Order: sequence, then structure tokens, then C-alpha cells
Amino acid sequence: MKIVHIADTHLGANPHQDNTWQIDRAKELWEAVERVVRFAEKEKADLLLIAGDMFHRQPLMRELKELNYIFSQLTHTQVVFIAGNHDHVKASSYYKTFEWEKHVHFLASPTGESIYFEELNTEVYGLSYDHYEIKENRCNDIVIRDKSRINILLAHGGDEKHIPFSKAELSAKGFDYVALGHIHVPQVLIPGKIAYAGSLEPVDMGDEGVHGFFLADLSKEGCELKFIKCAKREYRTLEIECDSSFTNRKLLNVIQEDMEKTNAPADFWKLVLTGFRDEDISFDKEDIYALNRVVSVVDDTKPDYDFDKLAQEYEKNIIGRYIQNIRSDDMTDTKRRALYFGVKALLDEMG
Ligand SMILES: [Mn+2]
Repeated sequence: MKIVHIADTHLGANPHQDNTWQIDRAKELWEAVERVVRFAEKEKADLLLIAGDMFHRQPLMRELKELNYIFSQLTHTQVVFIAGNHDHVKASSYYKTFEWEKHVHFLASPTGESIYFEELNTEVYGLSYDHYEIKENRCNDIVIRDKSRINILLAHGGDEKHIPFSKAELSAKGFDYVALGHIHVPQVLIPGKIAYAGSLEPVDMGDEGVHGFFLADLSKEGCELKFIKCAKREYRTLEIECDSSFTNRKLLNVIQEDMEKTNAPADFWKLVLTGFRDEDISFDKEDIYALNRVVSVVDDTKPDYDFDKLAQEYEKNIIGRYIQNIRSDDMTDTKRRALYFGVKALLDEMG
């Protein structure tokens, strides 16, 4: 049996809403779901499992209709999903009354329920959030009814405030496969048994690395799991080591050259500036943000003092003596930092 396991699609989110790069992330999140559905159709997947946080917040009626239309294009695949913390089933939620296509199944119960697919000899269990936070491990109450079937658990969370299940607890329940959501980094907890699909597309700057979904080939004998990279974007940290030769223009050139070298044309960049800069230069973050798809800039550079001049100027006091003591012919990076921090502290002290 072929299963496509996705999670945390966060439809309705709109990261970098005010960007100037003509990128509509809200739309790209929807396109990612369409890509997966096309994949499932092409692969003739038996199940498409969505392990929560399909929506970033309470879904709007028109959003449910759009999604239902996307699912309607599946001719072979059964869709099973649960609500996560972000799209938890509130009293007023459209989830409560929405009529899905016949092959789309919502496990809405906050305590657990299941759906049995006779032709697949497979039962899928799961539970949905009814609050943003659930601090008890409600998965504990889910018990397999028939061990001769292929049994799958759909669950969302795994941290302190979001159904704190552990790997050992999940494993002990005896499911053939546990499809998890909530943690945005894809990870296999037990090979062929328990996995977080990760968010289908990265949703915020913290979601670094590759994103996509799992394709599982599951039978009673075992499960072969394959990660399929599918996200259009990737957040990437780019560290730029500066030195005293860097002016603002040089910095911009070096950044652009380094971006080109990585050959990843769709990525979002998180820039970290390290090393030293000329003491007369301060880097202008605005210019860096104006480069394409730069989402954060952290400037950790330190001014590269003219220690000769300072040593002369403060010859008679502690600053001059400090510089003379630390400086040597073999200036390691650590010594250089010690020199910088010491001198800075002493200069600050003097006002
Ligand atoms: Mn979540």
C-alpha cells in the first residue's frame, strides 16, 4: 500500500507578506498542496495522510471549498486528516459542518476515532485538537481494535504543551505506522515506524533545511519510507566573514557572489556577518535587506581598532599596557577577540 504522509501545510499563512521581491508565499503554500495531490494521483497512492495544521489558523469557508476542490482531483486516493493546534476545532469552526468529498475523511474527535478501509485492510486512527494547547497525552487513550489489520496513527504534537507523547509511548502502542505533525523539521523517530513529515514548505525563518513529505510503502510485513523533497523554497544561513578591507559596497558584492556560488535560485537568505570591520565603517542593513530574498541580517562584526595608534595614545594607562600585554606575533583569533573585547570594555569604562 502506498501512503503519502504530509503535515503542517499551514494554508492561510502569509510569510514575508510585505516583501518587495514579488513573491506570494500564501499562494506558494497552496501550490505545494496541489503538487502533492498531483504526486499522489500520479503514484496512485492509496492514502494521503495529513497530520495536522493543514491551516495556519481557523479555516475560512472559501478556503475549505478550495481545498476540497483540490482533493476532488484524486481518483484513487483516500484522504485522512486531523486538526492540529493552529487549526484546532473551535465551537464555531467550519470544520464542524463542512461537507467533504466522499473520499476525504476528517477525524474530528478530540479523544480519538478511526476509519476503516476494508479494501486496504487498513484502519487509520487519530484525534483532532479542540484547543490551542493540550497538555495531556491523549494518544494514550487510543487502543487498536483489530491487530490483524494494518493500523496507522495520525497524531500532532509531541512537546510539553501539545499532546506530550514520547517516542517510546507511541512505539508501545503497536501501530504499523505513526504519521506525525507539528515539528516542522522532517525526522524519522523510528525507521519505518514513526516519522514527522515536517512542514511541506518552510513556514518561517526557523524552518531551515529541506522540506517535503514521506512516501511510505506499507504492509503488515513492514514499511519502507522515502523522503520526497518538494518545497519550492529553503531558508539558508549565509555567513560572511568580514575584515577591515570591507566597505559597504564590498560587502554587498561579496554577499551577492556567495549567493550565486550556492546556486539555489529560490532560497531565502539569513545573513550573519562575522569577523571585523574597519572602525570607521558601519554596515548598512537596509542595503542588504534590499538584496533579493534576504529575510534577516545579523551583524556580529567588531570594529577592527587601530591598536598601534591606541597603544601610543594610551601609553601611560591601563589600555596601553593591556594592548602591549596581549599583542604578540602570533595573533590567534581568540587573542584578537580578547584584545578587542578588553579594549572595548576599557574604552567604554572611560566614556
Ligand atoms: Mn502544530
